[in-house]
Amino acid sequence: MTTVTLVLGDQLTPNIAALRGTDPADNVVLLAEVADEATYVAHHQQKIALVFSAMRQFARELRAAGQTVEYVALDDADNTGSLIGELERAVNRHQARAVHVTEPGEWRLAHDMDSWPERLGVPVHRHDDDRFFCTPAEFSRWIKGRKRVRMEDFYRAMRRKYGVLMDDDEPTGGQWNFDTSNRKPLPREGLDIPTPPRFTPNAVTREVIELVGTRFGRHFGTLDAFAWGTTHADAERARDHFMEHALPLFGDYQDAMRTGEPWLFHSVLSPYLNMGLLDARDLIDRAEAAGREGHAPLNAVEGFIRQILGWREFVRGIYWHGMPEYAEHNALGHTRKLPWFYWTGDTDMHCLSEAIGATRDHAYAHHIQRLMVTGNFALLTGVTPAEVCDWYLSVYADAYEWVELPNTLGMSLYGDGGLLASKPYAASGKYIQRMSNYCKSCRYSVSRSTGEKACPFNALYWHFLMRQRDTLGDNHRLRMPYRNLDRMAPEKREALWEQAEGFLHRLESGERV
Ligand code: FAD
Ligand code: DLZ
Ligand code: SF4
Repeated sequence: MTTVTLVLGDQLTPNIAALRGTDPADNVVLLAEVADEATYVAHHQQKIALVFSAMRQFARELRAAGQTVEYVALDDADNTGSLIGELERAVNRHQARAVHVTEPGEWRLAHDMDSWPERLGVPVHRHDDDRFFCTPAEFSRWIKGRKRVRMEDFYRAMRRKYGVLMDDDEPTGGQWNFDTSNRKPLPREGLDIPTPPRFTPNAVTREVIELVGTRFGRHFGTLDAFAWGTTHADAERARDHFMEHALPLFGDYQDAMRTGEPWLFHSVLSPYLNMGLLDARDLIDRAEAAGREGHAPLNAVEGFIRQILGWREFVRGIYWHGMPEYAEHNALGHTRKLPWFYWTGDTDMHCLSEAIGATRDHAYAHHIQRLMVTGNFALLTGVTPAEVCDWYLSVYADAYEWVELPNTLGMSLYGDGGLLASKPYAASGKYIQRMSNYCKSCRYSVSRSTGEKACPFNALYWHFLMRQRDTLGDNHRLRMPYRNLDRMAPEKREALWEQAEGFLHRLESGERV
């Protein structure tokens, strides 16, 4: 009688909790490619290929390290298509006395696991996933009774607790946050933008790409440009490249966007981090060391660390604290359908076609594209949060609900009524113009708000403020825009309203916009 340890596709970490201390003579490690996980949303084809290829190569690594491993491939004849089905078969095969698993990242699966002991007829030992800095229980203690829930307060607590970027009790450099130095647009010329390493698919990946093309060819995205690393060694190479070439300017250009430049100075490490091919502590240590050694300035190092120790941990805390109700929030009462062009990139709005095009080709878009282009447009046009969340969960290689949902529903759509963000990230075309060169190649004119050529974001922005006055009018961070709105001549307000209504009508009727 042995035990079975299930390792999920985003738990590809050699010392993941459930694997610690297992005895290969008395335990079988199970990894299973299953249709259920590949289709609970229609994931981007590159995401499925990345996960399957990395799972297959991780299984080899585990075997080489002495573990007894069983691997179920998607096209194995007896594959039941579900994790519980594969566990049932493994438990029966081995007459197993117990199952071990590390807590999953998504509520849907955690909830399903509650029924596994009964369905399997053996105990299921669930180990906490300790790859994070803050446990869900610790976060719930932190949030309880707080009048103000802000990432910045949480982040400072994490910095103090783990002694990251601290000189005794003081933040390194005398300041906790250098965000205001991180909003530079790119200079027109004279700046070399490093391309992150692109990996030529190896034999395992090629086989998986073939499989995914056949089985999931109707899912969003193309496989042609697949260039993700699929092993720990690949991910470490991508990490080292980032630390060496992009981190020094990560801070300055964190919010910038440019036509034809999908990556800029971003790390493009999130898929590896979320799957367990990289370790968050290691990334933070390396960034801190780069700062100490004078390789990267403090605004870059702090900016990068804030994303991982601050935002990433904070959104995970919000997710586990709020689920399952969190997913249902729709504080702004939005009901519009997601525009069809989110699946094709077929729009004359150049900023949107750039962001969606990168998403289709690379299963990646950087944060400002997600927040201020696709997210902003969905917010301004009032798309139902659940539809937007499904899109974000489907289209990115790094998408797992624990991180996607709070970012989309909370940060981007203000669907949680301000728990995650103190004001909606709503902006007119002016913001996009300031932070990118997109508007230069657009059929719309960013300087116009009304008329056939007017940038749609402009009138939509004022329309959003007007129609949400009851919910947002008291938000002190929106005092200025509401004041500007009130100062407008009534005819101007009316013209903006009509312009936006006309655009929304065209959008709804499926006209190309
Ligand atoms: P960098 O800009 O290089 O940042 C470094 C790392 O910090 C990232 O790899 C990531 O691990 C972490 N990070 C940065 N911002 C955030 C954030 N807001 N929340 C959590 N971690 C962060 N991130 C995901 O990992 N998965 C998602 O499904 C996801 N969905 C998003 C949806 C929306 C609407 C928005 C606005 C953001 C979303 N993010 C998501 C956060 C962020 O956009 C991505 O983490 C980032 O773009 C990944 O690219 P990068 O590795 O180049 O990041
Ligand atoms: C994302 C993903 C995909 C596409 N396929 C699998 C799979 O076949 N088997 C598996 O164990 N995990 C897969 N994953 C990752 C899971 O969806 C992930 O573990 C859960 O969403 C919990 O975070
Ligand atoms: Fe986007 Fe408007 Fe600029 Fe066109 S003009 S790229 S729609 S912000």
